[in-house]
Amino acid sequence: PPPRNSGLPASGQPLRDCPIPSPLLVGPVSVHLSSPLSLEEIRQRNPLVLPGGRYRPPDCEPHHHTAIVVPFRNRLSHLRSLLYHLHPFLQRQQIHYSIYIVQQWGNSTFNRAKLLNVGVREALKDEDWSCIFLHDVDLLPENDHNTYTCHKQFPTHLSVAMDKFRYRLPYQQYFGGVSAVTPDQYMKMNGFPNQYWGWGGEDDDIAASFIAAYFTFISVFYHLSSSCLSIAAKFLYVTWSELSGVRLSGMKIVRPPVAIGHYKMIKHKGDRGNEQNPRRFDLLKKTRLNWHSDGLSSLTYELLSKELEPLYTNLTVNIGEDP
Ligand code: UD2
Ligand code: MN
Repeated sequence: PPPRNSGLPASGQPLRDCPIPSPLLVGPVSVHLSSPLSLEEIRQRNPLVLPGGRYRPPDCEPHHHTAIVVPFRNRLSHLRSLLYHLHPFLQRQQIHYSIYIVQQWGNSTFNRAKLLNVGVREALKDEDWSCIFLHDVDLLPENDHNTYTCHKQFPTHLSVAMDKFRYRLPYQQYFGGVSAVTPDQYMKMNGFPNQYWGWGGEDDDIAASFIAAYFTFISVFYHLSSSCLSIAAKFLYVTWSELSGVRLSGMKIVRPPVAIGHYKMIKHKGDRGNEQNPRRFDLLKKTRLNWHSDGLSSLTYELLSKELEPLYTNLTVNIGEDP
């Protein structure tokens, strides 16, 4: 017989497609933050999760294949809460998924966006994921109708209503917390910036570079010359920042309704090694100049280890330090 949960039923017949929406959804869930279980206890509660934190629904063919990438250093209790909530949540959605924890090795300043780049590149070596989630370790989804899937055309921002911001969007172009791109969108925007060391700015940069990349793509479609392109991209960025993103960015980032995109953020202080980045405002002014050269195309790192832990794939990586 095929191995348990291999995606093939014992009869050898192809599986029927998973129904949409999943009949297992329950809607709002209450999220308790007190003392998370041990990893071993969480594993016992999720017997169908395979090493590396992989899962596929045992009795239907999933429509979605999602890699969840979590930038990480020294937040073990948050990680336990996340795994405790996320595994059952994703299984109720009947998607094929895997959770990647990208651990920054050493004590150099934290770099969330660069870790995300590493996670995406490594995850795509494992599978042809249709969707990649960029997920803070401390955010717990509170409604399973918030599906961990991608929109074909536009990036998705999921954490639209957090307890931290009194369940409202802090500002229109906000892209922090939990967001998602398809591999195709990720390639078009040349991944994420590698230059944001320390806290802040990288999420706004990601949102802005997608808009720039998307506009370039549209222009190519209309056979514009390359000089027109850069003028057009420039124009778009200026317009975008001048209108404080309302018109254009609103169009280009897909979001769930506020009532569904609820998250709890585990309360925490700023981490040592992730102090506010004073250069973030200067860097943000240069997104439209930099996104082409800084990102996936310029990414260098050293993968120190990759382990298939029972509940997640652990990638330990040396990403260097702020030059
Ligand atoms: C906000 C954004 C976050 C990011 C950050 C600025 C929300 C909910 N989230 O998070 O997406 O844009 O601002 O960089 O608005 N981490 C570690 N170890 C560390 C430091 C960070 O694991 O020592 C990871 C962890 O996954 C964490 C994430 O980086 O959730 C963001 O860092 P944060 O939680 O300290 O920052 P926060 O809550 O202001
Ligand atoms: Mn946080």
